[in-house]
Amino acid sequence: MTASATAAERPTVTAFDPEAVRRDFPALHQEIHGHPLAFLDNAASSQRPRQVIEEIARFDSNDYANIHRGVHELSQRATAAYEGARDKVVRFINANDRKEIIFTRGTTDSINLVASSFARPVLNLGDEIIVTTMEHHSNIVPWQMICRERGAVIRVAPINDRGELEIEEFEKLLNPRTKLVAMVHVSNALGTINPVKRAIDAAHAKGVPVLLDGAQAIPHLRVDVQDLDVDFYAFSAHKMFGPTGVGVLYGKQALLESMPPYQGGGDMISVVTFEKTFYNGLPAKFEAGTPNITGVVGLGAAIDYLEQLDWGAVTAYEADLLDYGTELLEKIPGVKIIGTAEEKASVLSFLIDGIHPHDVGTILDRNGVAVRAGHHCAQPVMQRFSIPATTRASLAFYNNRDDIDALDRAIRNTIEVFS
Ligand code: 7TS
Repeated sequence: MTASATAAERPTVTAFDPEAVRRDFPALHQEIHGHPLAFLDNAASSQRPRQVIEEIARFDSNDYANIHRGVHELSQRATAAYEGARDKVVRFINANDRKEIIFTRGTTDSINLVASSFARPVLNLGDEIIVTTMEHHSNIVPWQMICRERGAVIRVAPINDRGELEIEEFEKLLNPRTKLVAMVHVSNALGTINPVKRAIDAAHAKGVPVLLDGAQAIPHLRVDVQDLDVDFYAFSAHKMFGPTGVGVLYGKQALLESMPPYQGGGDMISVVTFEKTFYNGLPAKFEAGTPNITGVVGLGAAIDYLEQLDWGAVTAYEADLLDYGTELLEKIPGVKIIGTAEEKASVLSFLIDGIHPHDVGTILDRNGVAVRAGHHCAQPVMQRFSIPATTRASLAFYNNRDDIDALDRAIRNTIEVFS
């Protein structure tokens, strides 16, 4: 057997073999409008490998029951699978303790939890929350709602023309009225990787806790919450090759202990009488009601999948693919890339002279290329660049140069169609 045959036969990757990884994702292997699918809409939601699809089917077929309440075998198996997934998250992001991992509906829900349970009690008239210009709406609107209620205000750290955070300006915004910094780790509209360690250190020097929106970071970077020393970290399973409807809020234990529950209901209590209710401890205190049990198991399977990849190799491969795409797009007359930060991951947001991004998206689709066109739920980014929208290609580790070549051809075809 030759060395290459051995590599080709490997069922799945030990180092990083993009073609082996591709074979794990059934949805990638189809034709769209007569062209091989180039799936470049990963920032919106990523595809799932068969390992996740099969584990969900296996769990639902054999082990499914409600959790934390059954004496019967299936409930015990389901509870073990659900709590086992929590342990996987602990290891995956290097949390200190399983009490620090709260299962939510996703990034949006995680941020709303912090707005409701952390920010609401600490915010007073005139207090401030700092965000950046490049936030997704889900890291803006919950803070606006809570600030309006409490008489507090949002301060916005600016970005430069490349789409990079102006870190000195951010640091100047920190002051004794600042109660929280809420910042995106990797921007979904621009791809910018923020200097989060420096931002966290600066905030902590002023005694201010930091929430990071990790929705776009978690599929591309290895995140170590202890190394970052971040206070809250939010992410969604569906952007990291897992199912929809489930996500995580990591919070430092002492902070979570100090916070009141988010929602009331089953599982989050220890004793209920009509006179007084005693809440459960962490993490149950923040998981009222029957959770997305199958979704959490699917998230666990996605983490198992990610854990077997060589992440040094994955990030190098993705960076190379992004460079390749950037070079190709820069060569097309009339194409302008929005978001050219030095530190960038995954995202190619662009404009074509004289053609609306929605028209671009539609013609790309006719060429088998799936992208998102619009404001990407980051309207302040569009306002910053004085544009209504962009077309956005966003990469995952299962994309390859063929996908980028298809994007390049489809953009050139779009320009031809409109000329
Ligand atoms: N934060 C960031 C940075 C995001 O990119 C998204 C979703 C969210 C929060 C919200 O995540 P959810 O899972 O709670 O919906 N971003 C995108 C996108 O870029 N295109 O579609 C959804």
